[in-house]
Amino acid sequence: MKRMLSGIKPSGQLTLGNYIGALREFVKYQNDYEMIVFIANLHTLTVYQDPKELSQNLKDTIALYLACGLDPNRSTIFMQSDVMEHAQLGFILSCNTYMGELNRMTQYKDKLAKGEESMTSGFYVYPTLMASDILIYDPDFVPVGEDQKQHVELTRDVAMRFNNRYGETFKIPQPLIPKIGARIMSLSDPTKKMSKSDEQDKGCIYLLDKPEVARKKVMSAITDLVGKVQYDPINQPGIANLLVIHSALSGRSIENLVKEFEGQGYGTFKKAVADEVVKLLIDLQAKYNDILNQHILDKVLAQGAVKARVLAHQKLKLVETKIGLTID
Ligand code: AQP
Repeated sequence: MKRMLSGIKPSGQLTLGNYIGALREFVKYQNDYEMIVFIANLHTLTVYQDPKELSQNLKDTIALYLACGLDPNRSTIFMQSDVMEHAQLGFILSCNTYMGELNRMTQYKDKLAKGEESMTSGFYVYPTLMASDILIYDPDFVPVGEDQKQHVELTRDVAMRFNNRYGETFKIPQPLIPKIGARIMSLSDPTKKMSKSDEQDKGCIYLLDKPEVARKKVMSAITDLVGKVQYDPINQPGIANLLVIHSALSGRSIENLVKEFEGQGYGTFKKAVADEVVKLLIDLQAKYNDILNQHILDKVLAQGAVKARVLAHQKLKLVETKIGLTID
């Protein structure tokens, strides 16, 4: 069975973008792949996190993983910081990555362009920790949203460089981008990705939003003056985004939806999108509450960490031997 690995950074409440672009795909992949899914808690630290909020976000994230259908008996589910080998390999890989490569990373360039002064050194090097998160498990595939493709490309480059220098050590992973929903956009600015740490709360649907709050957000989503429901991401990015959301949640094709809403106003269309979103949230939140009541989170994480540590430890030892960190 091929192996697949992915993680989500719990830097805030998980969003509909995380669900469509990542979580629901992970759940489907469990049928065909050996899945390794972690909570990337170390990555949240690249910007300041309130400790209490972070801890709550970690708890919500693991509960939502399970509520979405990730199964700890079929997949390895764990907290990144519970497997210390990630950080150790991360440092070794940062010594095999050039600053020029990190300077080209989009997130870094964006912050630099905005003149952000409080950028941490952790933020600068996090792509090498991400490379470690991946390479330490030798996955065949890494499912990611459109925006994360660059990280997997860097990971591949670093792995190839390492293999060339020290001999075959890492498997070269392939990024896997979902066909629909790879980039869900903000409802208040459909030219920007829906992000959990977005300050414009109205543009983002959180998986733990009250269903009626989420409905209001969809109903007030920014659209356009064209007045026609059609898929035109350049000229009608708001409507295109809502079509993608509806299609991802209902399983219906965009073509089919365009036909159904032809000649109807945006209000009717938005209501249909909101119905799909609300249906999802009600179902997910019921499962989330049920999982919290079972008090199983610690056990699930402990079980996942034990499985992950075996693989991570083996790979780290191999790397240390290859680079001469050990004595014969
Ligand atoms: N809007 C999105 N559309 C589709 N996929 C998305 N993902 C995130 N947002 C969207 C996918 O979810 C996985 C986990 O991503 P992440 O949360 O670890 O990192 P991120 O992409 O940086 O998410 P945010 O919400 O934008 O975080 P902040 O605001 O902290 O920077 C990935 O596969 C990602 O593509």
